[in-house]
Order: sequence, then C-alpha cells, then structure tokens
Amino acid sequence: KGIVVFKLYCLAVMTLIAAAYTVALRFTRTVSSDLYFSTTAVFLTELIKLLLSLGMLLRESGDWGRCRSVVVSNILRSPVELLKLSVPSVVYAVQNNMAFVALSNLDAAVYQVTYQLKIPCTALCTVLMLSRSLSRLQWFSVFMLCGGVTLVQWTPPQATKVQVEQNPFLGFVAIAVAVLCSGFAGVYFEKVLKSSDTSLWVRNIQMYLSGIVVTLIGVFVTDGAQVLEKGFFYGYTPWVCVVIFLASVGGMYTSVVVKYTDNIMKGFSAAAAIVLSTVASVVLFGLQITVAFLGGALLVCVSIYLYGLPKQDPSRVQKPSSDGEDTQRLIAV
Ligand code: NCC
Repeated sequence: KGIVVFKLYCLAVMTLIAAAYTVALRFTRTVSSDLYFSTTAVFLTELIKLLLSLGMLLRESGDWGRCRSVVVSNILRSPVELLKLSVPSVVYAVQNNMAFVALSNLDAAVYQVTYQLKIPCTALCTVLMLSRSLSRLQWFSVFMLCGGVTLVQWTPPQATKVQVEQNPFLGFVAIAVAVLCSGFAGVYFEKVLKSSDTSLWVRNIQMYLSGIVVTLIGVFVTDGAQVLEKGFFYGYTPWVCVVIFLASVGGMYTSVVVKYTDNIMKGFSAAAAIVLSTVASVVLFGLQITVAFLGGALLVCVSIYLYGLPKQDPSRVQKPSSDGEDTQRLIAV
C-alpha cells in the first residue's frame, strides 16, 4: 500500500511540475525584453540535478565514506558505464533545448497538445527496445489516450501579445524532434536502469555528468559569442530561476517515476492526473468544464481500461505482472 501511495505522489508531483514548467517557460520567453540564453538554463538544470542526485546518493549510502567509494567505483572508474549513459544525456540535451525553441515560437497550450504524440512514440520505442509486446487493443488504447489528452488540454487558441518574433513552423519542427527524443531517451534510460542493480542515483549522476559537458558545448556552439559579450546570466529574472528550479526538480521526479513504473505508464498516469486535477478544480474552485474536456476525459478513462485488459492471445504470454494490469491497479487505488 505504502509504495502505491508513494508512486501516486511522485506521479502527481511530476505532472503538476510539468504543467507549471511549460507555462513558466513560455512566460519567460515572451515577457522579458532582455531575453536570456536558453542554453544556459538547460546547462544549469543539469548541474543542479547532478548536485541533487549526489545528495540523494549520500542519503542512500548513509555516510560519506560509503558514498565516496560508490562514486569512485561506479562513476570515476567506470568509463564504459559513463559512455553508456552519455547516449540518453545527449538526446535529452537536444530535447530540453527543443522545448525552449518550441515554447519561444508556439503557445504553451498548442505545445502541450502537440507534445502528446510522445505517447505512441514511447510505446513504439518500448516495443522495439525492451522487446515487450503490446496487443492490438493496447496499441488502440495508446492512440485513444493520445487523442483523449489532446481534447482534455484543448483550449481555444488565444492571441497572446509577445515581444519576440515567432516562427510557428520552427516551433512544430522542434516539437517533432522533442517527441522522438523523449521516446528514445526515456526508454533507453529505463532499459539501462532496470538491467542491473545499480542505484537510480548512480545512474542519474552518470547521465548528468555527461549532460553537463554536452549542454555546456551547446551553450558555446549556439550562443558562445553573445554569452562572452553579455555574460552567462544575461537576462536572468526570478522567473527564469523558477523555470530552472522546476526543470531540475521535475527531472528528478521523472527519474523516480520511471524507476517505479515505466515510460508508457508515465503517459497514462500523467493523463489520469490531468483529468483528476481538472475535476478537483471543478469541485474546489467551480471551474467551468467544456464539452471537449468531458469527451477527452471519457477517452482517457476508456483507454486506461482497455490498456489494462488481459491479453487475449495466449501465444503472446507476457511477464507475470503485466504492465496493463499494473496501470489499472495503480490508477484504481
Ligand atoms: O518529456 P519527458 O517528460 O519525457 O522528458 C523527460 C524529462 O526528464 C528529465 N530526466 C529524465 C530521466 C532522468 N533520469 N532524469 C531526468 O532529469 C529529462 O532531462 C527531460 O527533461 C512528460 O512525460 O511529459 C515529461 O515532460 C517534461 C517536460 O514537461 C517536457 O519535456 C517539456 O518540454 C517534464 N519535465 C519537467 O516538468 C521539468 C517531465 O516531468 C514529464
């Protein structure tokens, strides 16, 4: 029971942070007149996540001595493992930068809705990379979920006044790249994490170490001359710090969610959390719901139900505890 509550807590916090992050990021890209260099924000996020993971590792190991020996043996003396984790770190670095490109050119709501394509992309990567199988019904439910979340988050397009030039086409290309990166990197990290007993915090440290290097290269390749001229923290406001904070804490929660569940379930549960939080806002704050929301919520619920149904084809037997049943059980609690 305790672990289920913990999983639900992590999923809820992750989803809330993701929503706040997207809105805050968009705000910082439209309001400020001295626009900060987004590549520096991506770099600082990796740095903070590294420090937070070191702190968590210290907590897990119990004392300095043990923590030090884990760092030395698993990180400093494991170049192969570092190399393995540099793959998702490069892909995530691209993805995280793409989020800034997309949200500099598109409205946050449009971004949220289009970004849902990551759900089928993640399912495809899971099938291809983790050699799991999804029944036809499960595939159907994945697409139904994608449609449901799109409807749930649908808001009529609003003309926001922005001070910067926008290029919606570039925004959509950035989302397409982010969708592919999210699916691949998420499943790759899950595969590495679950293929050994190595602690989540060690895996995170391995990934964020190369993340720091890669994102720093990103700073200099993209904004090098300008950063040298205007300074690393040019255009930073308290809101930019909020964005970096949300990205760091959100990333940590994401890693915990992937450890205890999986990437497909992350999509299903995040959808359920969005529906539930909207229903809570209706009850608590009298928020008006739209027909689109009702239709979307229905699709989300049905897709969760269908995904969790036992597989029909006995020749495609899965591991004893199927993901689908887990999803339903988790969401039912
Ligand atoms: O897109 P998404 O996640 O799959 O991106 C995963 C984010 O988590 C970080 N991460 C992942 C694994 C790990 N061990 N450590 C990490 O720090 C990656 O660096 C990457 O930023 C989602 O499922 O929708 C989710 O969305 C992001 C974010 O909203 C979008 O990517 C916005 O562009 C959420 N991140 C935050 O809220 C900060 C994530 O929680 C959920």
